[in-house]
Amino acid sequence: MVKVPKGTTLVVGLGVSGRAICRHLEQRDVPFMVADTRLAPPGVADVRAAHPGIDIHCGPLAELDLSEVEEVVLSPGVDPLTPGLEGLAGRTREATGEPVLVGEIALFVREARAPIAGITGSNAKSTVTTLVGEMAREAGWRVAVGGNLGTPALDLLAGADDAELFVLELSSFQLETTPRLGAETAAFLNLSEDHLDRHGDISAYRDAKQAIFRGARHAVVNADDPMTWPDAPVPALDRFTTRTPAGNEWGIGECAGGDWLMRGSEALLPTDEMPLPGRHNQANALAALAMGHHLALPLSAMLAVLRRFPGLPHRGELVAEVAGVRWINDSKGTNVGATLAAIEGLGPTLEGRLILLAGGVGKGADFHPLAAPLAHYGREAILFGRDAGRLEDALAGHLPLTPVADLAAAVVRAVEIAAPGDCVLLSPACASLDQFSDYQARGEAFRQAVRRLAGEAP
Ligand code: UMA
Ligand code: ADP
Repeated sequence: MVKVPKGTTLVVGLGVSGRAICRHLEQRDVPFMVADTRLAPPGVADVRAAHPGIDIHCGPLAELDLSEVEEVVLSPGVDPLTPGLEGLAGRTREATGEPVLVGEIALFVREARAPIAGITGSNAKSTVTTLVGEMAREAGWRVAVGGNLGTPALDLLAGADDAELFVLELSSFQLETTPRLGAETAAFLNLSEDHLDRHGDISAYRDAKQAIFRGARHAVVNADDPMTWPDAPVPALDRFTTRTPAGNEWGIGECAGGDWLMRGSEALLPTDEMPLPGRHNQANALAALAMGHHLALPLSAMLAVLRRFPGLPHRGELVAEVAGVRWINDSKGTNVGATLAAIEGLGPTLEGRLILLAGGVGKGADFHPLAAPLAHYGREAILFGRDAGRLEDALAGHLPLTPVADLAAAVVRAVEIAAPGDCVLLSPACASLDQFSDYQARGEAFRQAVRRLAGEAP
């Protein structure tokens, strides 16, 4: 057993968050040591170089004696139920009464001196986080944006003494270890199956996300998805919907022959002035508007952003049109809900002409919800990666299926069958980690393969 000395904080995980936690503790002269469950994690050399002399434990956490540890700060990827951590459940710190076992966001909350806009949901977090950040910037605010997306939350503190607003994308993993976020405005955008390999079932996954509302002054929820509504009262609440708004809701209504973003009966922006494609992105725009409105951002600044924001890479991104076939990169479609949104967003113009490329690590999800829309819109699904077999079981009988070894082979097959007017959509409904380092690498591999087809330089 390796004893973590009395008064010492243990940082678990040597990834992006773990390294940010170490920097944060060192700047505050908090004594700490680091652990990673892997025997030879790649981050060790970096941590040793940045923090000479620091103790690093690699291997099972059960080899650590945590009886006198001051605090354990987990990286999001580390399950609080990891063997070795069981003795910490329910334990609190003498000095503060806070739980001993927390995540990076708990440390952030202790020191953040500006309001927090927190965004969670199974999908659309990055899009809405970016929109709110851009809207605040357009309004002239000093804003720091990060969390699950981009810069780790604790690194935002270091560079933003004068920040007027923090906009944080927050995952269920981060929220699960945040006792109280205290957000000025907190959005829970949607809920569909994801990360069930970690959370066990959808109800535990939802419970983790509900933590976004702890201490919040304002909530933004999806009127069409009751799973996003707060379990406990929040002082103020806004609801968004993709139908005609009722009462004061943010929604989409018809005006002068076209669809408009609306608040109640007030028409705000024609949807065809937004470069962001699809109904799901109109919902995202409404959620961002509701948050910005609560923060008192001027409407003109918010609408200016919606008129120019083209969307983030790897989310429904048109890579090329080659010989009449559109190739779309939605590599960030890492769960069934996202892939459904992508299919339904494109489908109506494409009956029987959609070729879906899907597969990877399914994270325990049920793929059956994809069957009906694919039966309607799909020409073929080309399946690859670890859970290709589970996808095949769920989709069999609904459209032609071709299992292949990997994404490169999937592109080759798509070229064989695509006809002018078709759309080839990479929206895998799975994580990429069996065959790629992350979703960006997967999306980049797809882009390059398509650009080679188009005869451009890779
Ligand atoms: N580790 C262990 N034991 C474990 C799991 C992980 O020791 O059981 C160690 C790993 O060996 C590794 C380190 O922990 O050294 C990695 O930590 P991590 O998995 O928490 O990853 P980070 O590099 O710290 O990145 C994390 C988020 N990753 C996850 O939540 C899995 C990043 O989100 C986030 O951007 C970053 O912190 C900054 O805050 C990525 C993500 O995939 C983008 N998020 C999920 C998603 O969006 O669906 C939730
Ligand atoms: P996150 O950060 O939650 O993963 P992103 O903004 O990166 O969210 O989008 C991830 C995926 O979700 C993309 O593939 C995108 O097409 C899809 N998506 C975007 N908006 C929505 C929505 N409102 N509902 C369902 N899926 C969506």
